[in-house]
Amino acid sequence: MFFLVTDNFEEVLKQSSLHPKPSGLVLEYGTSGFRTNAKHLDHIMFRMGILAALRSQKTKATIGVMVTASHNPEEDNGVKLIDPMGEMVTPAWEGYATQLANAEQEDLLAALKDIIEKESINVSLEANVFVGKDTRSSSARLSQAVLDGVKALGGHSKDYGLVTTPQLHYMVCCQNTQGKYGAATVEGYYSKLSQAFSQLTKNASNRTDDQKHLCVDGANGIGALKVREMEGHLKNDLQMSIFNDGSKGTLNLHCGADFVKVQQKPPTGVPSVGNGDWGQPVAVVEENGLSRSIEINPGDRCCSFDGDADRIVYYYTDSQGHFHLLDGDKIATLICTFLKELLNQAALDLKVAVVQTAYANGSSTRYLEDVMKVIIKCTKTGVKHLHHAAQEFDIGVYFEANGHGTVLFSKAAEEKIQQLAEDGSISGERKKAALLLQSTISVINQTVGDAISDMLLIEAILAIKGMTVQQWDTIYTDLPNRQLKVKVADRRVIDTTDAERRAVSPAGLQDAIDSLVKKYRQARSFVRPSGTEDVVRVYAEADTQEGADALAHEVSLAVYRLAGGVGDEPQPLH
Ligand code: G16
Repeated sequence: MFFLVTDNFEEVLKQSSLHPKPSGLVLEYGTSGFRTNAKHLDHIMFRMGILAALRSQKTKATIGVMVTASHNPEEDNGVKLIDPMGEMVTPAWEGYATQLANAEQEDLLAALKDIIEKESINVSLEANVFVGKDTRSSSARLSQAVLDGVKALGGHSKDYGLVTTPQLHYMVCCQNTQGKYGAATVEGYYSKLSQAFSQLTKNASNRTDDQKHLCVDGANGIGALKVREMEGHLKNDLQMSIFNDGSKGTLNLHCGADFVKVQQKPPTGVPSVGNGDWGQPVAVVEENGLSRSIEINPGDRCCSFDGDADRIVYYYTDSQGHFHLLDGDKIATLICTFLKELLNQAALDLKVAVVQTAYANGSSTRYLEDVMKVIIKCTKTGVKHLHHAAQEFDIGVYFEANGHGTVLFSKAAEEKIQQLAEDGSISGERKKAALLLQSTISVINQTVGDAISDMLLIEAILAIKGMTVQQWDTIYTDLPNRQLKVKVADRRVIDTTDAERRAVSPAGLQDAIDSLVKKYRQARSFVRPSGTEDVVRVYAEADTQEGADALAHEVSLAVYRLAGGVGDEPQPLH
């Protein structure tokens, strides 16, 4: 049974004609929402505004809609839907999103009624939607289309304007927990995280200014604006030099977390030894109208955010000019080590697990299993999958190798830590560990991977442990690896199983991969269709970089030949 409010539907149809769907265009809610060239997205945004309003009526809670294409190039855009606790929308609603997005104008009402009926939605209930956007030039117009969609259904919206994706996730969670998670304002986010950071770094009072310094590559995106806004709250606890702040460069172009991870080299725009700016490790940055010189030395810590600041990777260059990447796997290992040490000191028996994907470096998985003795789970790509898997444990550390991740604490685990931190009968090392765990929970954005929150946690851990980035890097040695993209006519011909580690179609592809892998030592390779770009992704690792490069190339050729490659054949890497 559903309640039809005729006026609203008339309004929906009227407004929808102002956001027409290009006839025949078919898009799918992918790894993280819809994503394609911004010029195809106006109708999608309007319809996602409607869908978010319906989801709000269904859940009787506030829903979030973030307009962003994250790591994709500037000309793309996209939309991510956020559920009440700040998590990704459920698979069933992803299906509705695809259904609604692809309905031709004349079928829109029927598609809406179908969703309302299937979900028994009372459309006379209030609907509340939070909307945010990244810095892309198309984002203002597209977020207006979302707001129009919410309004057409008679819903209320709050436009947060320019925010990072994880900030919007945080706002939605704060709103729906009546402030228990924090205040649903950007200011509230900064003060919660910076206070927790200050509590943590109090335990590392001997830090020098050099140790407090961090170079941040903002990918010329929203993360740069927001981390700069936060700087004041961090006082003297962290000194950041922010590069690629959007004042001149292009979003994600030769910079940002995705570029650094995939290309395995430093971003442009951050002058550092080894990135081609040899002999010029001194950067001049403009801050508040003043020029400041920053010297970047071998061993200095740098990090890169992606375009909507939900991913982070770290790196440094050594005295020989060699680049060293510390990706999501190294981040997960650092956090896991820290948490396990604190749990030991606090004498708390809580189960810690690490959730990874097929992209996790084989060395990281081996280290976590054999040395750290933690439970490892492997899921399909997409933080939505990792997040759900991590919820099964007392403490679930989840990170994709690309730097997308966070830590989840079960309610029971949080309560145990809280009780211990407030227990007047304990003291010394045990008390200190309980307090550190308490502040660790506060500095983490548990709703989704968050570059700013992850950065603060990593900086705090390094400070508390008195660890340099080089020491962190030597926890284990990555197996050389390579990621490539192959263009095919229709990437949906590739189907995978076993958490994307094996291809079940097209016929013969997995056999070809298996025989190629046998030619190399310590080798592994898999292929999967991307859910954010129109490409097939290829991953290979082996005992040498030459081996990983050659294997990735040979597997790319197999994909090209067996899965309908378009354009020129993949060429060997030089
Ligand atoms: C999104 C997802 C990530 C995923 C990435 C790449 O990241 O949130 O979980 O790893 O896409 O996905 P694919 O390989 O399917 O293209 P982001 O930061 O772009 O939103």
